[in-house]
Amino acid sequence: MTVDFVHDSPGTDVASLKRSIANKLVFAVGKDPITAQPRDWLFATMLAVRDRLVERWMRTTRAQYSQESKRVYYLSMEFLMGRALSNALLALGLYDEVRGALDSLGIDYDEIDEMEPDAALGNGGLGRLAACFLDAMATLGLPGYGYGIRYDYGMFKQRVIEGNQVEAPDYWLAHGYPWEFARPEVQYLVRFGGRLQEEGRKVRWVETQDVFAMAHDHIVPGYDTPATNTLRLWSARSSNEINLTKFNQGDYFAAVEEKNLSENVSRVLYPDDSTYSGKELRLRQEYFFVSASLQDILHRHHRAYGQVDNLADKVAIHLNDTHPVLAIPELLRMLIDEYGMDWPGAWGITRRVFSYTNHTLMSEALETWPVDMLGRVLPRHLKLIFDINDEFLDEVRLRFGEDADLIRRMSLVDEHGERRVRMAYLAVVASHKVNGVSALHSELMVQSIFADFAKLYPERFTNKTNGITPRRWLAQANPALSGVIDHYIGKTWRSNLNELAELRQHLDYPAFVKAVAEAKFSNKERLARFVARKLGGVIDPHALFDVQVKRIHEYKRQLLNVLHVITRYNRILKHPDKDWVPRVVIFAGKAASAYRMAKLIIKLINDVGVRINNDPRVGDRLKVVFIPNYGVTLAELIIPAADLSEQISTAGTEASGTGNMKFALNGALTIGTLDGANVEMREEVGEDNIFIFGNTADEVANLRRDGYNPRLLYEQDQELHEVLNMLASGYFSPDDPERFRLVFDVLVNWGDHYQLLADYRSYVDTQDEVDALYRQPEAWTRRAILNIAGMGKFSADRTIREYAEDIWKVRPVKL
Ligand code: B1N
Repeated sequence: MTVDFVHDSPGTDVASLKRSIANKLVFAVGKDPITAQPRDWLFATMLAVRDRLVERWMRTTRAQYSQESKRVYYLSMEFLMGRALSNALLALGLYDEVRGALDSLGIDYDEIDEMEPDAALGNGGLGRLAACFLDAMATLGLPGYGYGIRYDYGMFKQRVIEGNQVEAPDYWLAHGYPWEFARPEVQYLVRFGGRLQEEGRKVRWVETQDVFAMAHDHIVPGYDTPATNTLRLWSARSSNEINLTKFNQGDYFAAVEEKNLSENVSRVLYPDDSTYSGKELRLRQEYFFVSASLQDILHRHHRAYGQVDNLADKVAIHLNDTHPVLAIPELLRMLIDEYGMDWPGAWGITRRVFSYTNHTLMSEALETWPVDMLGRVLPRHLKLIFDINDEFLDEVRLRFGEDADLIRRMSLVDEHGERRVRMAYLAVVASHKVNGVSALHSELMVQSIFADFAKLYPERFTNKTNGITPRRWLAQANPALSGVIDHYIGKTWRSNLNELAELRQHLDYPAFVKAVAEAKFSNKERLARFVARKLGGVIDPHALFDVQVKRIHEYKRQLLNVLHVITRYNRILKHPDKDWVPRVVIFAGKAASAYRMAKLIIKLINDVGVRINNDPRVGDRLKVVFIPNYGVTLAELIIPAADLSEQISTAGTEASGTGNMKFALNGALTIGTLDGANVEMREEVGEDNIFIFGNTADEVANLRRDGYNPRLLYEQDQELHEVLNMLASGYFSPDDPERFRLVFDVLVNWGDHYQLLADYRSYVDTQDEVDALYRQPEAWTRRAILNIAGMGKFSADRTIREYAEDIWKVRPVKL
């Protein structure tokens, strides 16, 4: 059926935009232009721009339906979207027009843009990857839907008070969020608890406590294409809006309290990155969004096809890490209990629908849920997981014979101590493809946590090296450099990043090299202004900007960076007359609120900064800056200003990294270990254009196996000895000399798990090479250009094309 409707297609010239914005201000925001505040103008602008996306959005959705395209659903607990307005303007190509329209209304675009809150519904790399993937799927015209949680409170805001991290809630919805469409008509009941009633072969799940999941849709614009996708986020709504019994008994407060409790499930993002918390509320969050998403998917499919038998031909569901793995038993439950399918049929479909990405090998991040807790919260799902396990272990026996040790190792249920379900194993057993996120990580994955599974299902395991969207991370974040690139090779690199390779042909044009250097300098000035305004510190844009921004974690080794900073400080004091390359060492990043060591590292960075920045003997040869509240928007400011990118994790621990790619794309040189995607970056830019140091993943593993003695290194390396003693003796914490004793102990006495001391000498020597190159500005910039030119591979478009072709089997929709 087609519906004829009449609507005004909104114009995209300055005059139409001006009229729309003014109209939105009055009729949608309800403000008089005379009294309107900047935020009112922002909301009016967002609504006017949103209007320009809606038509494409509907056209895309209609085309997907009429072409009966296979769709991919990307299930993720986290989407770190950042700001939406500037991104939409870039996609639509309306940046200058909207700026002009606002100008003519007497409004400064930059001022209102600054007021948009980040949609910070994620922790770090995993959540930002999901956002970059949405951007790439839309840009490629793939029918891709994101599903996640609309947390009331996103990633906490970080303040730094006397050098300590202090968390504040991020109530990003406080003023409303004009970008989303609330869908009160799209609600699904999600059930928890209760018990099972078995009637013959039928299982009924009864006496549950229920909550509604309500949809909120975000438009995901593709770049330079009408293709436009949807991110659907679920928010909890009480199923007994007012508990009438209690209300009638006069206990109004108890009734409302119950409502609040059930709605807690979408209240707040767990601020844990690469760690696993094991909290029941987290389990409930995972099931909440997975159940709503699967109901929505099956509902849509059934409406379109009148059956679910062909689900796997039309639907791919991707699991972003194990957080959405309950989708597996949930799909089984729906197919069996609600659509009346038998086990072989349901299990067959399930195994064809799902695919799974692993993002970490570190044991502290691998999810395992206590059998007890699962049985209490999701009794039906626990039973289905047991059924899967029985069938799976039969398969193992059939293949490898009766091997009790192997069965124990591969069982979905860990029987050591408290029984627990291993969610990663469940994901592997039920998925047709399992991928790692860099070549190294994917290789280590099949050698370590999934070794037994790789023998059983070798064809299932694959690599998909991460990528980033060049739209946000170069075009939007770095207009200065983008302008230079456009001038030399044209504008189409935005959707074909391999074209950056053409920059190599211009290396011998001094004007080009100079323009790239000037773009970098202007970005450094922009950052220096921000630091002066927000932190009151003066940093000189002529200095080398040495940047490490990412979550604070021991494996990422911010501490190793600090050891180098202190080494440099000591050297400056010893040789004050040497010709030092001035450096500004910049840190930013949040620590999980319960991660004591990470918080201590933040305090150390700040204490070291206080000491060094105020030491008149140092002057501006060395400055240490900690920029609070790192997030997507700050990254867009900091990364384009970096000369040197610190990617210094212990080899074998950082699954991929994506910040590494963003820095190189913006013309920073990398100092890094052979870890994660750094390995492939070296291949792409050439080993002369990247500073690699330290032990390889093999060497790290060998040291760990053969016994590693950090104390020996402490005793033998004079400079290292001095640096560590300064930590232990309170040189940087005169007010509390014991404060950093723990840091000393962890490194020297307690085994130095991440092998900082093993890489220290190599790191410090490599930093000397960095200085030497920076002394030759032209040579430096040429290498920066070779880094930019080598980043084509790391476009999320390439990554998503590989997922679409090798895993999901989805094709672009024709518009
Ligand atoms: O995923 C990123 C990678 O680039 C990073 O190397 C990797 O560390 C990151 C539990 C995680 N792995 N695991 C998580 C996040 C939240 C959580 O609750 C684990 N994040 C990563 C993208 O592939």
